[in-house]
Amino acid sequence: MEINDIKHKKIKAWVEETAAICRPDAIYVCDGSQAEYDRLMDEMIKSGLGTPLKKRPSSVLFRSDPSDVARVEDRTYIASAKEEDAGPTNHWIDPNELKKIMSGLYTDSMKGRTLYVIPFSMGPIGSQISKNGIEITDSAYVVCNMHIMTRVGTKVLENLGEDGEFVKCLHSVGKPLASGQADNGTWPCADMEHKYISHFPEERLIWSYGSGYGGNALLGKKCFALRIASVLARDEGWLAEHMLILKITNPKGEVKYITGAFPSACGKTNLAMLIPTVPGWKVETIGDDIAWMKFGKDGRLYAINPEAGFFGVAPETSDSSNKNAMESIKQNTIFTNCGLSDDGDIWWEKIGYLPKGESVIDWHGKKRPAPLKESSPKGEEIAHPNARFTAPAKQCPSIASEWEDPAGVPISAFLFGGRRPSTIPLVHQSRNWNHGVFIGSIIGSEVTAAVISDKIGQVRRDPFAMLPFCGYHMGDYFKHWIETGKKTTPDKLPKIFYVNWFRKDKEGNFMWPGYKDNSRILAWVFDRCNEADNAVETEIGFMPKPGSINIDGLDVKPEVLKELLEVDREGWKKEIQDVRENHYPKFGNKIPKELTEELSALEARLSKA
Ligand code: GTP
Ligand code: SPV
Ligand code: MN
Repeated sequence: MEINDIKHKKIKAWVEETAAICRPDAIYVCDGSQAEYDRLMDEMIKSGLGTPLKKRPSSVLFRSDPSDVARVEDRTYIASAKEEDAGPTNHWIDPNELKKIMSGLYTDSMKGRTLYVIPFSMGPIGSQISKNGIEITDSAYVVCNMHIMTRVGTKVLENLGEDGEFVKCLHSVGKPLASGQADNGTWPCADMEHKYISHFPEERLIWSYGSGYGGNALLGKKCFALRIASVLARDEGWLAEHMLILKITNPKGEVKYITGAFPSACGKTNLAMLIPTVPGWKVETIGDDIAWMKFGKDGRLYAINPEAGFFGVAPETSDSSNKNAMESIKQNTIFTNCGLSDDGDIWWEKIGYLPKGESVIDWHGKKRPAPLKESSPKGEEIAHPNARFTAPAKQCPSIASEWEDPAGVPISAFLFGGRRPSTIPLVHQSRNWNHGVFIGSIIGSEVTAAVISDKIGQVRRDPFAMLPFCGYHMGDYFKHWIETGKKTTPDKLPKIFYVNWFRKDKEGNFMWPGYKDNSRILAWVFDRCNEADNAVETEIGFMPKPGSINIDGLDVKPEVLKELLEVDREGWKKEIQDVRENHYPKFGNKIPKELTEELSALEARLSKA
């Protein structure tokens, strides 16, 4: 489509204004068709950027620039009008100053390239909870990924009509081409110091420059569906969260929906798609990364998955760890920074088999002897640790039939968690809503390869798994959660749980098998939501009554299980001290008194014990 096909005056004007600054060679409006996707993919294959995979129909491998492999938190900005509104956990620049810097960068930034206009919807088109966006980008790779990750094209423009609301998302890879120059198969992006992932919350505006990777460039995802949406959610009284959504059915056929907030690369996709090891139980998938939730007329919270695909972590995904993900990526999938084996298939560490043939091409594009082991030393991986697949959600065998229900699904429980090698038990339940909000506010995790950082492996507090994704002051965000709890009766609110699949023993091995066996904990959580008599009250909350977790066929020694399920009082005392001295003070007087009261009450309970 062409720009004159756009009937929405504001969209058309914004595209024209942007083109006048970025000066692309051409403008193209995406219709969202398969033919469009195929044509852009073919162009990228012909240019040498993408490698088609012999073993997977309509699937293509991309290798990014080594500087452009994950989100860049240090280059991510919340440019609210007032610095205070961004809060202590976000980078802030005065919006006028930032716009000046970035306008300079955007000037002529699309020379030699096409400006693509992507009309997209986050959530099923027409749902009360869904929202529209327009992404302008100079990357065909972004267009194809957005095709999978969101609903794109003509139907969105129709839904927008002549004056519908939309979030403006501007993206440029920041690599203009001189006349006659081409990428020649290399991944275009700008240097780190010129990368900017910027949000102007008051204007519902996103400006991203210099990166083509993942959440930096697919602006519907973290930028819109979390950073901007969290601000909309605060203003409009709903929740935009970094949460998977799953459907679980017990052996009697009773259904519940559970969400889980775990930081990046901490197991959301895996939990959302798990195949239970507990007989008779069934888990199905609604979403694997983001949940938008609004109260229904019945006073319960209803969630939709605003996305339409999975942008999942590739390494360690295998038939044994996540069979449903492996099935989802058999065709029509984009792979980024995976290895390539001699038989024309992708390969990554712990994929469950060794690559066929004598050599592999690693994510740098370098030919190497085929590995003899399934894991590689740190820094020498064949697939980058944040290598990802982009796959349509509808290809997932475990996708629930109601995953696109515009009304959403009613949520019974929230899980919070992260990678904590010590202290935090396998599972415990909050005493009530405010105690649950307290738990969400203190969760922490070892930093993973999902972000470019020199702190990978170190534990950091990541409240609600939203540290990198909250578009406003985190203290106000805590307050919003407290207020949410007052909007309905306690029996209708989701129950809140803290889980930890990542406890390690003295040798550094995981104590809990995780993955499928997390279904044992989901079953316990399900029964808790029915007020089953399966818990004991402890200082930190409700924990499994001995014998209440199904351990049939589980390969864990009884003493290890006991350790996973007991209160580590000394550890918790240190936890409290750290929250009191280092974590909560960051938020100054914005920390809700309900949370400091919960902290003191927990401390009092632990010191009595
Ligand atoms: P993002 O897409 O970055 O938000 O990640 P995510 O939260 O969806 O994480 P994902 O499910 O992709 O898992 C990330 C990594 O953790 C993968 O390498 C998994 O194999 C591993 N993982 C997931 N679940 C478990 C678990 O229960 N135990 C252990 N030990 N590892 C797990
Ligand atoms: C995350 O980092 O939490 C992701 C990947 O889900 S990205 O889309 O790059 O943010
Ligand atoms: Mn994520």
